[in-house]
Amino acid sequence: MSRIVTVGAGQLGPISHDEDRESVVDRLIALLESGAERNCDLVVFPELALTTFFPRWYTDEVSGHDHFFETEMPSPVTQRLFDAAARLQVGFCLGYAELTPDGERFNSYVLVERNGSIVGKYRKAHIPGHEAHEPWRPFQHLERRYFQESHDGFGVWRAFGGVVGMALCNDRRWPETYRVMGLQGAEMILIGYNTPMHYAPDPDQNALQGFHNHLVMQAGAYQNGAWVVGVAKGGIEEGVESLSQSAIIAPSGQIVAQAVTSGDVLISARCDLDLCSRYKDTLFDFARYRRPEVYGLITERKGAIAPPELP
Ligand code: ING
Repeated sequence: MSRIVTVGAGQLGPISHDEDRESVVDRLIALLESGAERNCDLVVFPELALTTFFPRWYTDEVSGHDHFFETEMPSPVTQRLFDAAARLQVGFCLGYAELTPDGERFNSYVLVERNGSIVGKYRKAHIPGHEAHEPWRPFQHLERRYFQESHDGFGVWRAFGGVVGMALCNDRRWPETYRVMGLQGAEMILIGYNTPMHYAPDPDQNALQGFHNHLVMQAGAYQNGAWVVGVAKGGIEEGVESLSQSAIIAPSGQIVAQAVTSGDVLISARCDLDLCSRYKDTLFDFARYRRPEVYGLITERKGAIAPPELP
């Protein structure tokens, strides 16, 4: 009997600087209800789904954005979302800024089952952007000022009848992200993102944002025989245009559903987890074909070192 997970990508349009969390939670519950109407088992929300993408602004104190962080999950305002999940029997995955009791700040993702219980939590490993204020940029990308790199790496959890992993935004651009989860048997990888169209260090990449977004997730899906669900917070948010194009991708690498608008929208697909073995047991039979003994540099070396220049 095939293991079908009906998954929804709950894409968000912009969240303004002063939009309160109650209003955002209303939007999230509306997407969860759309998911219930489509018999979704799970609705995946974007990265930092409760607030505007605040790392676009510099504050003198790192604590200057603390009002965008959650000190508990669920909190009284997000409890309504957990209650809705249990009422509707639809799980979800929610991105949020986490401020821990001892003052650590993480870009986090929480996976919640259909009964409203927390299955697992992921903290973003690859933190892009810059640490210091760079006034030359039309807007900042100060994730490295406001978030720490997590030390936990990439886990997977048994949920929704399969093996589920999580990643956040920039993580999706690094092949190691998918492979570490693939080596734990991941069958579905959930990824939320906020991706500005303008990449200040190299604006030639602007026109390629949509291509790069799907390229890396399709590759990650195919090379690890896993479903990948990529969910955007997109549109023009506080004057910054960000990529939408949320997508649900099969283990073959094919896109089976894609958002074609930039607002709040649910796309969904019936994902047969047993399709994963079509790739995990053949082309990408890791135990049979991988060669860790020749991959040493991947974990030993951080930056590239080229051979000495020719004389
Ligand atoms: N955002 C971006 C991402 O990796 C970025 C950073 C922006 C990279 C634009 C390239 C171009 O999608 C986050 N939040 O990681």
